Amino acid sequence: MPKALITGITGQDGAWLAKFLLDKGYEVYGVYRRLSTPNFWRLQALGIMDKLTLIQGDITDLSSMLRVIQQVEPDEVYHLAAQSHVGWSFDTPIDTIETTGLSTAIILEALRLTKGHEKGVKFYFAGSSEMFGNTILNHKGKIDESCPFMPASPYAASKVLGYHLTRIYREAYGMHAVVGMLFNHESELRGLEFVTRKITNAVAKIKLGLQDKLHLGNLDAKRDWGYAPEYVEAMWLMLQSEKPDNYVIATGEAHTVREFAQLAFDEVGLNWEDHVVVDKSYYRPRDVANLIGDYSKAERELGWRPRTTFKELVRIMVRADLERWQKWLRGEPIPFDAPYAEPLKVKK
Ligand code: NAP
Ligand code: F7E
Repeated sequence: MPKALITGITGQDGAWLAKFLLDKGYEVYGVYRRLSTPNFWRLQALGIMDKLTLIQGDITDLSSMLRVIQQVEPDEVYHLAAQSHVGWSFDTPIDTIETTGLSTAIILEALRLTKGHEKGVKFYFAGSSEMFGNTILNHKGKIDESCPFMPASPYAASKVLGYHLTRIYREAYGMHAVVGMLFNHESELRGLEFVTRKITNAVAKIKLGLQDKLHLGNLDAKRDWGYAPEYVEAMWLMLQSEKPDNYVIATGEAHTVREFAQLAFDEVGLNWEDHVVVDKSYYRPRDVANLIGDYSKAERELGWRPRTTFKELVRIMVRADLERWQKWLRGEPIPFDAPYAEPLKVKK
């Protein structure tokens, strides 16, 4: 049985990836940090808590990561843990650089010191479309692996650091290390502080009379939104490839935040304009206007392509949130993320 080690296993992608690898027959180990309130709701929602091994560790502490790697002796390492909120990274740039950038150096170095590169351990780094920022588009008007990085936030800059460190360990030590440059991917397990889930959660509550208004920031931003379970499959495919390389994973289609909101309200027969309020406090000091990816290389070399359409994605998320709140109203137990909390409001 191959062994996979996942950092960020309690996050959206970590949970989906753990399920995907368990279904493939892997032994799955996940690093989690101590929190005053444990955050295992996604692993519980997927029914996989008792199928994996959770190990407490600190991704910004080399000694801690050395201990974890020596204990697990993984065949594949997926480094997903990050402070992943772009807006929040403007308020916590140092923490974001440590958690999202420096941690990558620590894990790569822990792998090198334990001779991971000689043993053929494979390493996946969770890069992001945010690394490209407001970049120069390719001839198709999209972003591919050849477009220059122009990071527009501390988060994006940290991911560029992780990207180059991964490349350097590949070139310098022959490590089988890859970077997935994934565009936005969402699901019913998305955190409430990201715009898609913030919208679908509010739509469900508004439909059920539990909320009236939804405060949003920049409605004009365009994002290329895919379905997360398909994106974790791409991570695995990248590590199965003979030659380690970097890949853009996207749907090739972009929509505005406004379109997402409109479609989500349409799904429950409501008019979005009756409920959405533009709130400047959700604007970022700098935002990326348009992120649309060209996944041709992944399709050609990995055989990967997106399957869920934008409309289907919105429907999956709205229906899941409606079901959760209906259960809650009936007093039934639900594996739920902070059900009573309003989405994070960043005060400037
Ligand atoms: P997520 O839901 O925010 O999960 C982040 C994970 O990182 C959580 O498990 C979290 O643990 C962990 N983490 C955060 N700070 C940590 C710290 N200081 N020490 C240890 N663990 C920490 O993110 P996601 O959507 O699953 O994304 C997974 C990765 O892909 C991230 O690196 C993200 O930046 C990147 N990415 C995501 C997307 C996307 O659209 N989803 C696109 C491109 C790239 P806790 O549960 O303890 O907070
Ligand atoms: O914002 C706008 C906001 O926070 C999307 C992360 O997974 O994908 C994600 O980053 C857009 C932005 O995701 C609100 O200004 C409007 O233009 O959902 P988001 P993101 O910043 O694209 C990338 C690829 C990652 O790598 C990240 O880890 O929506 N927006 N109103 C809002 N955004 C939020 N969060 N909340 C609002 O109220």
